[in-house]
Amino acid sequence: MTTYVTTPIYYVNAMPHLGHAYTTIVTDTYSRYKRLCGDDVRFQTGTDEHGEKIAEAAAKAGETPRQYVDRIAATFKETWPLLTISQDYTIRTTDPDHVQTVQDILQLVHDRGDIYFSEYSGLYCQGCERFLTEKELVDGKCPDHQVEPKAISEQNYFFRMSKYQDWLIDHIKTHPEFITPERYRNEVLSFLSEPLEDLCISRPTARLTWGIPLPFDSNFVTYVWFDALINYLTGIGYPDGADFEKYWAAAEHVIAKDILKPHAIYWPTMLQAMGLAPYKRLHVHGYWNVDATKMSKSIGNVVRPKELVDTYGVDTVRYFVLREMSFGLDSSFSADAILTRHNADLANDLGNLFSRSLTMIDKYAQGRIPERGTVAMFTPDDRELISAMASMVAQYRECMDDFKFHKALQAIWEVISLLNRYIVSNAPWELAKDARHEERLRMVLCHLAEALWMIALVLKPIMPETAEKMATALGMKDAFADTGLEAVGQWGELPSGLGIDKGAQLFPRVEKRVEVALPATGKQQTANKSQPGMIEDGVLTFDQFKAVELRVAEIVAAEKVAKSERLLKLTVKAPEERTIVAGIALHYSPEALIGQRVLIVANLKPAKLMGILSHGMVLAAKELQADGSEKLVLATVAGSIANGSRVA
Ligand code: ME8
Repeated sequence: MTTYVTTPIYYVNAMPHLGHAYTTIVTDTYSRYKRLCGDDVRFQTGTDEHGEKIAEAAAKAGETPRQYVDRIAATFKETWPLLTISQDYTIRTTDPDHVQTVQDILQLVHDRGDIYFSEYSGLYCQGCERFLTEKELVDGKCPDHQVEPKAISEQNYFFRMSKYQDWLIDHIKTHPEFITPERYRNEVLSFLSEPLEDLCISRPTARLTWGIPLPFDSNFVTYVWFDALINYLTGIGYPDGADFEKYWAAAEHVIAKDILKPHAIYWPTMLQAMGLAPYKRLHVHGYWNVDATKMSKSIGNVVRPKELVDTYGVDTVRYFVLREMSFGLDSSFSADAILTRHNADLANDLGNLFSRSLTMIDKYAQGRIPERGTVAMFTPDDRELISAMASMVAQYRECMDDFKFHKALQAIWEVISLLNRYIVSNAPWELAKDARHEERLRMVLCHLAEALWMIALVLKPIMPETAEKMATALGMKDAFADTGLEAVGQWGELPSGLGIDKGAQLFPRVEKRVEVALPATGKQQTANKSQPGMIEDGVLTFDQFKAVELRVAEIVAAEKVAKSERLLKLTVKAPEERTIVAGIALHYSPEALIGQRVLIVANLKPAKLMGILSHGMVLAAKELQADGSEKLVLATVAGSIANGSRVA
């Protein structure tokens, strides 16, 4: 199978921000996933360097357009390695071969009779670099750029786009996967239910010189979209390169909804006019917002990817954007959300599981992956783990193919939780105490190592550096590059005897959240503002601390929660009676708790655990032991004091 996947080519009127990083990370993840599936993949990104707004930005910077585009295009190119982007080709619309291809195509479509000269008046948005219809305006302004479009009337060349309207409607209707998610397909079909106008494709050189001259009239340059969209063909050697032959039929474009119309309407009709098949799929995502406004270089409310990478490391940034945004919907950037994802999902769930497992292999198996036992020795726990891994990889494939990255990650994190439970219920530190359990201990450790190896493989497209670190620590560095997805779910493939590196640490905790860069003259943005209730840099104000209601409570009843190994249902007096569900069953028997006076958080929002509404939380201290187990001790009060007394 072949895959050809592209990002938009970004305008070089300002530096890259998180929005550009997101599209590029998504496209990179998809390319790496397809490579992991064994596909022959071509991945292209690039920069869009002609047009009015670029010429204006250059003038503002006191540079010639050529100097300016060279400088900004370089900042885009330099950003991609920071995000471990693995593009095969980076195109620039000022590349001579692109200029030639655009001119050849213009000539071809002109010769075929689909380009004509006429007069046009309309409302032009420079931010979008296209004419907008009255219907698209909100309060007379472009909703994306918050500016009133300019009324322009001039003679220009036009592409006979209307001619292809019926064909396009039919193509979209007969190819449900052509535009996804479905909401964007519906949006395009609804737009196409009205008559389509022809597309203005030129600008007089009297008004704009920074563009590609029309081959049939040197008084005009091409309109920006006719130039930009063709990059997807130039990059693979259209019309007769071997790559064009190989990849065009497999083309998939990734964009945000701001450029849906050019990609879903202009581009397929242009391709049709050239006599080419349309691309295979268009994947459309929503906006990263700050304070409910689209993050945008023209507004200036941007988050720079480099600042996030410097604080959290590249894989946290990749994980965060893929996990936090449901592909297709908008998402709000929050400095707290990335800090929490880093510490909770990565440092805690995955990082601790990994270091805990390596510590135990080091201690109980002399630092080598142990010999496995036979299938006959499998317990229900083992079978649950094996079947969970198989359903995870099936779900992962489906979600990755459909650009549902957040769901693919959810599926992986469910297996991570299961593995944490597998450790607790098999308690290797207990097995190690009795020589009769030696075989079982080896099997448990071996299953942990195998499961982590499989997790490294599924994480490879998403967090390439972390995945490699995991494989290396498991002694599988050499096999890592060549092992594909088929290995996930194949138990018994991890060779025994490999030396592990117990010191590998995946995600050091981060205590300080990153500040969001502000526009030079703009107002303070919410994500950077200290909001009531928001904890900054891990430091509580006195008022924030006072808001937590800690009280002394006496446990008067305790029982196990059905179908849960970890939970106990407690009845406490503080001084009124309340139910609290606590995850302490592996550490305390219900009987041992009666009469104990503990500390609780009394004003926590009630939450349901295994169907039981819990009104608060019991405080306990947790300590990770050298043998990989966890020790948990309840916080109790020693002196005599009334139930319900406030702790401060
Ligand atoms: O439109 N949230 O370039 P551009 C999510 N040159 N994604 C965002 C975003 C945000 N807040 N802001 C930008 C152009 N993007 C044309 C494209 S293609 C033939 C020509 C991402 O620099 C997203 O991918 O304005 C969006 O579609 C693209 O950057 C627009 O980049």
